[in-house]
Amino acid sequence: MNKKVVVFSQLDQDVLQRLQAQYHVVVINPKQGDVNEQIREQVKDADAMIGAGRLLNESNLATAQQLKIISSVSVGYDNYDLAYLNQKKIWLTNTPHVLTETTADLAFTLLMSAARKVPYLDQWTKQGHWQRTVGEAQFGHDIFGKTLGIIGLGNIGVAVARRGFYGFNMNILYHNRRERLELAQPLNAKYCALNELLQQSDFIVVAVDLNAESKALIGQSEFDNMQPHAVFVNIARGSVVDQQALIATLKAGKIFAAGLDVYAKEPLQESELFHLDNVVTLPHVGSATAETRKKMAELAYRNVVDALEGQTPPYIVNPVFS
Ligand code: 8YV
Repeated sequence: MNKKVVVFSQLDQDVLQRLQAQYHVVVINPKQGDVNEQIREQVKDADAMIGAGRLLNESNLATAQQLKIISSVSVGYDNYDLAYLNQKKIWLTNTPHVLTETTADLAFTLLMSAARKVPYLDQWTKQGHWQRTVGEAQFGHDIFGKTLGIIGLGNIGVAVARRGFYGFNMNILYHNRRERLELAQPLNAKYCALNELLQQSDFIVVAVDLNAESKALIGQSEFDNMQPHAVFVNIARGSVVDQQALIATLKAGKIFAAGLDVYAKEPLQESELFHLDNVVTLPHVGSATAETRKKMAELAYRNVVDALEGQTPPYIVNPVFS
């Protein structure tokens, strides 16, 4: 009997076709009704799931009888109830490393766009407001030689720091659960307490994993600690930030600007953020390049095939029962 794979989000076509050639594949289709209802029905006799961007926990996995692996096309895994997966002895795998540089590029895209008011000035120009040489209202802030504070010096945080240090001659500060001298020393990066980083940084990039310690890590008091010319960038997870506090801070002009790729609730629909000129809003595209999403899909495919063919997948998040 062919093993069954449930695809629960959009997937690279080539990978999908390869899975369809090897296994019985069911693709969850939001147009065909409630997605969680479809998942509850399809996982009953499924052996594997592959996809991203959907909460998977007891509410939609309780009917799974023989599910061996959930292969997430992502590096983050806060969408999954790990304790429940461990209880059901279901492997969770992810796709680390291949998206590091792409996501760090996006962090700098947001940093530069926010610092130089790119979206606002693009619209201002296209709407015909450029009648004479620009004035202070159109001025941004320099990036070169300024201080970059990175919250979370993991793979992506280090890649962002490298861009600042080598590309923009920036002074690097970082805050992390522990010092990472081996990563920091080549970049002359200085470890400091969170509030010290917030008070001293011209640019702040949040690159932490979402966990119990980092949830709501940046709230009103943290924003109040930032400099009035500070630019705040979040490429981590929306829940790391008190979004209402950020909106209040931006509306009051208490920081210069923000660049956001992630939000408290996604997709971001009708939000006060849409009506602010000092925030750049992107739709969770950190890893969303053609090249990188293909590499992620390939890794996710390999995780599934290894698991279904009796091998140990390369990127298990919860090896507790491997
Ligand atoms: C994913 C991400 O594409 O890898 C992650 O953790 O946030 C992105 O690269 C996204 O999670 C898919 O929804």
